Amino acid sequence: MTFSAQIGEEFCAWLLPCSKQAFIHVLCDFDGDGLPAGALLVRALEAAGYTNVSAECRRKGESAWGEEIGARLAERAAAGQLDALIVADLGSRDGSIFDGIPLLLIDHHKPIGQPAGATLITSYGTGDSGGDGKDVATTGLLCFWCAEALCGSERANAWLWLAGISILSDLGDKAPFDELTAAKKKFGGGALRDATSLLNAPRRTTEGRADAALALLLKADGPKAIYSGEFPETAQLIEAKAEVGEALAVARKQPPRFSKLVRDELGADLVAVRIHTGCQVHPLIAMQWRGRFPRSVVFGVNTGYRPGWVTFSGRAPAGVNLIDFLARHRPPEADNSYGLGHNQASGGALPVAVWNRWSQEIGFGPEMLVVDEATTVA
Ligand SMILES: [Mn+2]
Repeated sequence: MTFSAQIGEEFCAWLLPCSKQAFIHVLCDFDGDGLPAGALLVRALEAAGYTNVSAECRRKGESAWGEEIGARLAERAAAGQLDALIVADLGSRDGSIFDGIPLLLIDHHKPIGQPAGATLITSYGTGDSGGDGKDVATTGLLCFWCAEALCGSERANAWLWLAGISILSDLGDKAPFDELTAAKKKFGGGALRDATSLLNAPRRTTEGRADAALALLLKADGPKAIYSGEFPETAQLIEAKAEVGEALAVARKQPPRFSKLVRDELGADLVAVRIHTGCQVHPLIAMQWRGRFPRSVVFGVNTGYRPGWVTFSGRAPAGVNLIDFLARHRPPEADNSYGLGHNQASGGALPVAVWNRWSQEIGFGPEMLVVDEATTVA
């Protein structure tokens, strides 16, 4: 059996006990992979005749295991509208998300556990182990395979653009998946790229709410309808993109800093670029500077994303395992957001005092110390 068929089979097996009237809620990440993943699940379930399907995306700083999402789920349950839950693109770890109902996790990040009684559908570990992780199916692609299994290929074909956006967003234009090639052919590569860029803007703003992006993905008939302006939500996405663009322009002017201390252990030097903004542009900064330092691990370090914390996002070259490195250097004070993700893309957030100790331990100099967190060191 092909991997895609196996994923579809696992999904249908999990869904089997759910009645068509069951209240099935989809909770997804708020980026260009998680959002189409959620939209694919809603569309497929509705097309298959499930009549009470709802969806929401996480908000800035939230985790599926956190109390904000827990409170919203409890509210939904109290209203009698939560019979089953699907959590997409938000990782997998131990601990309860919501007890007493069937729970399905669909994901591609490194699982560090699993909630008791939950089912996990994952693509983690399926790619070339020495590669760069760009051959591991995104959550959106996994959900597309679920949709195919549930509704048939012909029906699912109309949603290929959602799979295409998810692949472009997480893995880029060269990812080796037939679905990306087919989506580009059917919907246009340029249209898919433009839609992806716009959909990723709201979660990167200071406010970090992507509800409008999810709403668009639930009603658009293709990538063009995301940016054409035929739906009012597009204006919010354009505004978000402008805000993020301004923050990025400032962040780009910050200089790179270097550490050679862990070269023997890691097989790469470290580069860090320090910025100060409420916008989630530190991953973009890491990605952009990786072009200049392709053999190094590059960190975008943001002192303004979460008050009192230093939030950082790292990108590593093929063959360099950033998750393992972060695990070996895990400070005891680190929380559950530290060191998650992919072998070549991980990060975390540390309280300022912990960051100051940790950044010195991995070899960075005084320019990485956060003394006055309200200012960026120029
Ligand atoms: Mn993803």
